[in-house]
Amino acid sequence: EYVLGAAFAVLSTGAPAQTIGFSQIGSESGWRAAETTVTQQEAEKRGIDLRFSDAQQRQENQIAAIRSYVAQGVDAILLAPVVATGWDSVLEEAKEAEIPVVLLDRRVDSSEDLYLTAVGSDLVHEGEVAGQWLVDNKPEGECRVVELQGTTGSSPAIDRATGFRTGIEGSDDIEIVRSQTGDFTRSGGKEVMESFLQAEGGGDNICALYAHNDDMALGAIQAIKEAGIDPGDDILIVSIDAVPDIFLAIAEGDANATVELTPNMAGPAFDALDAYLTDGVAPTKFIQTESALYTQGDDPMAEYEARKDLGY
Ligand code: GZL
Repeated sequence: EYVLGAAFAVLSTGAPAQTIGFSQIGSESGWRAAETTVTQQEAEKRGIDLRFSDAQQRQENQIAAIRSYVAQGVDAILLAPVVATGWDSVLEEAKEAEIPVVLLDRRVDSSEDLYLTAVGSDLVHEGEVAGQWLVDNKPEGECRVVELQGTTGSSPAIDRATGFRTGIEGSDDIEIVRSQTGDFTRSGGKEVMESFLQAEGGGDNICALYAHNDDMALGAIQAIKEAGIDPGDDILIVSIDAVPDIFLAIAEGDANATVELTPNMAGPAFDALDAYLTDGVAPTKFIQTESALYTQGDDPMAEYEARKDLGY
């Protein structure tokens, strides 16, 4: 009845989504801030009335926002789900109301028939790219790695951990010796890196840091410098997002590599919703965005200039 209901909606209106509710996680990282900016710009371009809510990284606030959008009778809902579990009942309510839900940049464990599609990167592949970079660039011999994980229970934290472990399988010398969440924030990355350095008696026994996002890496770089250690040399640093400030760090030699994540998840999401609500075309369940690796040899200042005004 969901598809029939949507088909009826198409017959009765035939118009693209006019009012869309966006349940955003928060502004925990530069990348998240850019995603919000780009989503608002894409909505503006399409004449969409975008209703926005910032959940301050709390799932209960996202669930309340979705319920509010359902009560408002919006045409569609965008959801960037802070964690992967606990969405079934609220997604059922949106389905009952025949309001299509599109997931942005993270996945949920709920059944696929509870959302129209998901727009995001291959999060496991991103971790594999980071791991392979370390295999290709580590110093001779043993390489003890510390890992700053993303928000516990989020699909990027789960998948980027899995992918990195696969990526380093190419080298017996690499060992992950400490792993802890920094919650995708700069302050979290700094605090946890300080504790890693303390626990390891300084940086001599740490060969590399793998951070699930650039903001945690940037916080960790501060901690490493304050400990009198040279980031990017004494401790290699690889992370993910490709935010402008990581390119400044790479240009300074304080970081080594980042894997790009586009902040434009909304463009493909709005296009899929338009096709669905106007012509009843159901999209594939996953619309994948590309990831590219940037290192010190890739003109980091040009990459910084290209991104610095995009709302990070
Ligand atoms: C990944 C996205 C992550 C970013 C972080 O798709 O969910 O959330 O990598 C952000 O910067 O906090």
